[in-house]
Amino acid sequence: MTVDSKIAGEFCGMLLPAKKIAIVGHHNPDGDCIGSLTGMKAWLDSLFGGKEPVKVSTLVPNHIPYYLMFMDGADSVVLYSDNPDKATSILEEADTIICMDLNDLARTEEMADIIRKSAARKILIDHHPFPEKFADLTVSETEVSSASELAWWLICEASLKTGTEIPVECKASLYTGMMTDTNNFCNSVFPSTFLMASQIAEAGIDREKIQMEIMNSFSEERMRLMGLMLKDKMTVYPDLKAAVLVLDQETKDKYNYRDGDSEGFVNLPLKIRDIEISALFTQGNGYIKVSLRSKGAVSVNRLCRLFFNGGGHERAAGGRLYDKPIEEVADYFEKSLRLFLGGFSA
Ligand SMILES: [Mn+2]
Repeated sequence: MTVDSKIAGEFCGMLLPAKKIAIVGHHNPDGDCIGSLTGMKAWLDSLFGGKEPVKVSTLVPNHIPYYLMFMDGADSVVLYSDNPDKATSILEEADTIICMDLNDLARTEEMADIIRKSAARKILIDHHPFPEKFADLTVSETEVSSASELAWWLICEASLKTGTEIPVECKASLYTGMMTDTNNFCNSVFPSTFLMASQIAEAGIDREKIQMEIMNSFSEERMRLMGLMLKDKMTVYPDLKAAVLVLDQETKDKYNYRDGDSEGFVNLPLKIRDIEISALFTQGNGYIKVSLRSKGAVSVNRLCRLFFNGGGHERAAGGRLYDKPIEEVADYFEKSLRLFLGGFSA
């Protein structure tokens, strides 16, 4: 994939008059979110370097998982949950707002209203289907691995136009974002993804370090929790080709759960030969978090929209349940999936 030169031109045109830029990511930020935010900031700092100072801020609604904090710029991302006043004033003062890795402004939680009301120029860079139309410029592409990869192709084109050098911090961040969103080159990988990886590898980033930080940095408790989930907390429905993992609060407490500890767990049941749909239900914060994955033809995006108050990609989606006790979610999943596979549609 490539980003159209005209779109890159529009992107540059919107940035050039900017004095205060806010880059915003989604609730429960993942590697792609933090990678695309910090990568874009590093590039913008290079774009504006040496000229009149342009303030570039990065914001997300809530906590960043500890294993992403190694990324350059991750520690200066403003968390709305910890600093609502600061986040609000950054957004209100911004003349340009760039949203990344989200197709629905609601995914910025409390920041959505502020962004909606703002008179700032708005840009959306995203790879989910059906992007909400709120931005002046929408760079949206679904045939791409990640927001980070899309940002890479946009930044390459924009760098040519503006004569900007792409800093190594930008490359490392975007590489990390792409790597995490593809589950280390397993899902949603396109030919362009390898091209990006190759171009960035040539730039001399420390791939081994990134690999180590992302793939091999489990805490002992997280590793043991993963074992327990597979042994005691997984239900398999062979006739539905589905499996469910349920992570309740009691288990979280027992294993000293930290945000992000269950990252990737939802992919584990898909390692079973005939399992094509996998679900992870996580209790906490007044609702049950739903993660769905598919390795076959079933659209978990539609399944999620219909039964789990959410959506996402065809093979990876998320939602929330507000009124179900944790003990009942596996049954609810089974019933919903039966209806769905039977042709139910709302
Ligand atoms: Mn993403």
